[in-house]
Amino acid sequence: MSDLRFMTAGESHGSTLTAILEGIPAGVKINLDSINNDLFRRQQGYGRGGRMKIESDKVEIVSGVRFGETIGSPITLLVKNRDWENWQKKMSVFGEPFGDKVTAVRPGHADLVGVIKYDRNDARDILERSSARETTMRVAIGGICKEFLRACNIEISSRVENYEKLKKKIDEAKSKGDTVGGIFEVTIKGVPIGLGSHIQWDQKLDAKIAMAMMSIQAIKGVEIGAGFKCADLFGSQVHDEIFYNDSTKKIYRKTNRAGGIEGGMSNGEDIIVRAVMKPIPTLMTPLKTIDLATKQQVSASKERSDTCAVEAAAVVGEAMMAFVIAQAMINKFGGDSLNDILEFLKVYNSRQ
Ligand code: EPS
Repeated sequence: MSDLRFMTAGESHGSTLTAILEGIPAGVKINLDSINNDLFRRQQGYGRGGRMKIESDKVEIVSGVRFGETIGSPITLLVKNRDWENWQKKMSVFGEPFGDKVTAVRPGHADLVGVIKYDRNDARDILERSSARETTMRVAIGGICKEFLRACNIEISSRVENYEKLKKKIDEAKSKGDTVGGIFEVTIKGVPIGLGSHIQWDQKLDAKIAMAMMSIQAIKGVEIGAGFKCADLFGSQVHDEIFYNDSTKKIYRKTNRAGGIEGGMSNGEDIIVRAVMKPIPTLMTPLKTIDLATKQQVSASKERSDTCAVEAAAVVGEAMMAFVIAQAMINKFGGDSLNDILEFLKVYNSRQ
């Protein structure tokens, strides 16, 4: 099998968040501390709300790893929600409904559409799953993928744009009961040439990247390299000229406006992806909405939430990119054992 896939499960205030990752080759060393460190990073950031004071996310691995190494079987990951203690009755798996229903659906959230689509009369049935709390498991999955990529000398990092300016905006928003979004950038170094393919629409690496990034809660736009700036530039200002170094015998570029991708394939330069997150739709000074039970005009419901979660989203962006690149590596270089992949990679790299 040469594919990598994952699925997450769990409600924001349920007992446990779960994920299964299948297709990581055997022989990858797993360091729980570095995965937990990413979980910790996801919980940080200026503008985070009260929930993060309750949780201290730690992952437990219950299958697919033996004596610290992957064995090729599906990896099951769990993170316990500490807040579950306070929600046991409201989120009980069986028994009678308990607590007020959420009916003042929030503009911008999944509440309204979800209630109609799934035929629920309590938006809690929707918001519990649409919450960005789900990204905890994506970060845990990404942590495993990063371990595999590290073994292949591929490293991922991220940064939030205009951070100092953003902090001021967060302070202003908080004082007004409002929220703010922002932009983050993910960089992947060490990606071999030729991940993805120009042959078919759904094999293009940039298409997979865009889907993975857009799947993160509240993301409204994704760009690769020069991205939307391309609209204002001439071709001569966009494309990265190609050179050859006689002494190192290597092809190289002086610029990377392509963001590491040409023709739907990695070109060996750093992959650079940026994403914009909209402001979180839970406002402490709520917007106007309809109460679904009475159809009266009311203020949208207020849940404890964050003023800004762009720093957290950047960590989730790293995780999603780790998954996409790991999947593309496994598609290209085969998947059963890490040693086989590293051997193939050595032969492949020597022909450039
Ligand atoms: C989040 C946990 C949530 C929110 C946030 C993200 O916890 P709670 O709802 O208990 O405060 O802080 O979720 C949202 C912004 C949202 O719109 O649902 C997390 O772990 O990232």
